[in-house]
Order: sequence, then structure tokens, then C-alpha cells
Amino acid sequence: MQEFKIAIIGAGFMAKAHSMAYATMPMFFWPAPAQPVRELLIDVNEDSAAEAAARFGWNRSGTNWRDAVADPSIDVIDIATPNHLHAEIAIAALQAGKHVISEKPLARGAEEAKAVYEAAQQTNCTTMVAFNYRRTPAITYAKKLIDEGRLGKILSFRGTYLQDWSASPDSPLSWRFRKDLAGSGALGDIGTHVVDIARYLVGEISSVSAQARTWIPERPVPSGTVDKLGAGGDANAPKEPVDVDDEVMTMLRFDNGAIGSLEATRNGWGRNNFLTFEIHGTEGSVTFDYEKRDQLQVVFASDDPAERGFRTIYTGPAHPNGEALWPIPALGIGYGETKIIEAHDLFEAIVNGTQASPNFADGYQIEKIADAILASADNGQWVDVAGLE
Ligand code: NAI
Ligand code: 4PW
Repeated sequence: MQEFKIAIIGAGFMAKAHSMAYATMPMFFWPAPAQPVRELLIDVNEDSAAEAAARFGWNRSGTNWRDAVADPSIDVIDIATPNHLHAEIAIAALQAGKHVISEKPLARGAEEAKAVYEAAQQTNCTTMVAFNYRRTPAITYAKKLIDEGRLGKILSFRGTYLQDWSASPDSPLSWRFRKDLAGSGALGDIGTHVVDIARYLVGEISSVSAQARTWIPERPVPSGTVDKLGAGGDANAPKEPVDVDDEVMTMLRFDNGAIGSLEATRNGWGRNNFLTFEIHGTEGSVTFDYEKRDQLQVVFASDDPAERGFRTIYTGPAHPNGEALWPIPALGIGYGETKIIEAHDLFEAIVNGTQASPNFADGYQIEKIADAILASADNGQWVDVAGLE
């Protein structure tokens, strides 16, 4: 089995998730498309790098991402840093001939994402943006139903991503609340996941009409460079301003005539990881709730009127990637499984010499949509995505 040596940049939450995926992917997908090798883990914090390398099973560690990009033994660069570093690392890695998986969002906005996209166009390297939720078997199955025409013409999409981990004013000012490090707030952090799913299931978004709010204008400064997603804050620490959105709501128009809505907040007390969508077509509907991610609710116009109503499909061996996961439905798909499937699809694309999906072209398009949402929230008008760079 062909081996590919990976260098991951960043030793935090996603380093854990990606490391687990690389280690276990061949346990689920056998024969695997390739053998991922956890070769080099980089973190700016030397102690974090050494500890994460030992804990997550990497052969060596370092503190300078440029060493990884320059290392001829490295085949794949995995970007798991805060958003402000994605573009610079991705461009350097592509220019060094590496395959690149970047965590989402691809960049802090469309202008930065365009430079990454253009660098990718100059190479034959495989690229991927780690919008992993689309790989939840229930979501991939929804895609199958839509592509087979089972819902007919798609009329509408309603998507949400609601969390509450930063609903308290004591939740620290991590990098996710700083425009210079994150690019935007809830929109880029979680709203882009919904944009990816909307494009994947319904199609291209042509224009948006949005609102945005910053509900908590300042937060206590955290200690350290790792975002603990609301934990570990010191309410008595000095406070600094928040310069990104806490919540966005936008209406959507799709190229194919469908209409929709998208909501994203991290201030929604009671919502944990409430990524949902409901899609209506002329022949049926589907609805999904990530907090019940083994399930997809479906209804078809052809159902007997006496029995019509959403019914629950529990994903398992009969569904996308099901043969690689667990032997009976509803044993439990976790966040980890979405990353395992993502790792499989990345290395399948690398071995086949093809582009992964979503790739850096998708990442750039998603940043154009995000910029359009922020522009619309600012000017109160409908904004065409095509007008964005
Ligand atoms: P984190 O805050 O847990 O970890 C970031 C790590 O990057 C820290 O260890 C920090 O020391 C390191 N770092 C900062 N500057 C660096 C530099 N110059 N060189 C090397 N390392 C540096 O962040 P987290 O939550 O892992 O997020 C990382 C990325 O993953 C973000 O882009 C985020 O949007 C994305 N993400 C995606 C998720 C998904 O569901 N696909 C889930 C969580 C995060
Ligand atoms: O991408 C998002 C992250 O930035 C994730 O989907 C969830 O929210 C978990 O961490 C944050």
C-alpha cells in the first residue's frame, strides 16, 4: 500500500481529530487507498508540539511550518491552525508541490481565498477544504436522493448552525473573536459549514440578503493560543473588543431558482451543535439534525395520504460509506467518523490524481458567498455573489 507522509500544522482540537482519522482510516476502509503516515506535527508552541506529537502518534515535531513545507519527505500538508494562517501556508505548500488539506474556512475572505485558488490552479496537487459535515452518511444519502430526483425540483433550503459555547460574556476572546485572526465570527466559523452543505445539496448561491449582530462587544483576554471553545475563561481578566459577528441570518437565492435561509450563532443558549437543514422539493422533503446524526427524516408526495408524514431513516450499511463503518444501523455515527471518511476521500483523490471535494475552488466560492453576506448585512441590500472577488 502506498504511503504518504503528512505534516500537520497546529496542535489543537483539529490536530486531535485529524490524527485520529489518519490512524484509523485503514481500519474502516480496507483496502485503504493509501497508508497515511503521521510524520511531522508543527506548533508554534514547542511544548504543545512535542506533547501532541507524542499523544497523537506523530514521528517528530517542530515549531516552524516552513520547515514542513520545505521538507522533501513530506507529501501532504494539513493546515489545522487558526484561520489567518491558512492562505499563507496553503500557497507555500502548493508552490512546494505538496497536496494540501486546509481546515475551513479556506481563508479570512474572498480576496485571500482567491490567491490560494490561483496557486492551486498552477499545480496538479490535490486540494481539500475540511468541511467534514457533508460526509455524515445521512447528509450524503440526502444528496443521493436529490441527485436521483426523488425530491423532484428543489424549491427551498432552510439551514441553521446554532451553538451556545460563547453565549456567556465571560467566554474568552479567543482567536475566533478577532477579525485579524478569524476573518469573521459565527459566519466563517460555523455559517460556512451551512454554505457548504447548501451548495452540496441544492446548488450554487447567486445572491444573499443578510443581517448580522455582535451581541457581546468585549470579552476577557484568554491565556495561551489554543481556543477552548468557551472553557477556561477568567471573567476578571482584562477585556478587549470583539470585532466580528456573533450571529448572522441571511436569505438565499440559488442559481437554479430555489430560495432559502441560513442562520448561524454561537450565542444560542440551549443549542449545542445544532446543525440542521430542511429541503422541500416538488416530490418530497428531507430534514436533518446533526444532534441526531444517525437519522434522516424523509417524506415523498407519492406516499399514501393516510400514511403521509416524515419518517425516520437510520443510516447504516445500506447508506453511503456504510459498508466501511458499523454493521447495523444506529450504532452511532460520531464526529470522528466524518473525519475518517474525509481522510479516505482525501487519499483516494491523491492516489487517483484527482481533485477532492470540496477543494480550494469550492473554498474560494464559499468565501465569496461569506463576503457577500457581510456586505449585505452592512448595506441592507441584496448582494450578488458574482460581483465579489
Ligand atoms: P485550536 O485553537 O484548538 O488550535 C490551533 C493551534 O494552532 C494551536 O495549538 C496554536 O498554538 C497553533 N498555532 C497558532 N499559530 C501557529 C503558527 N504560526 N504555527 C503553528 N501553529 C500555530 O484551533 P482549532 O479549533 O483546532 O481550529 C483550527 C482550525 O480548524 C480553524 O481553522 C478552525 O476553523 C477549524 N476547525 C474546524 C472544525 C470542523 O468541524 N471542520 C472544528 C474545529 C475547528
Ligand atoms: O468548525 C466548527 C468549529 O470552528 C465546528 O463545526 C464546531 O464549531 C466545533 O468547533 C467549532
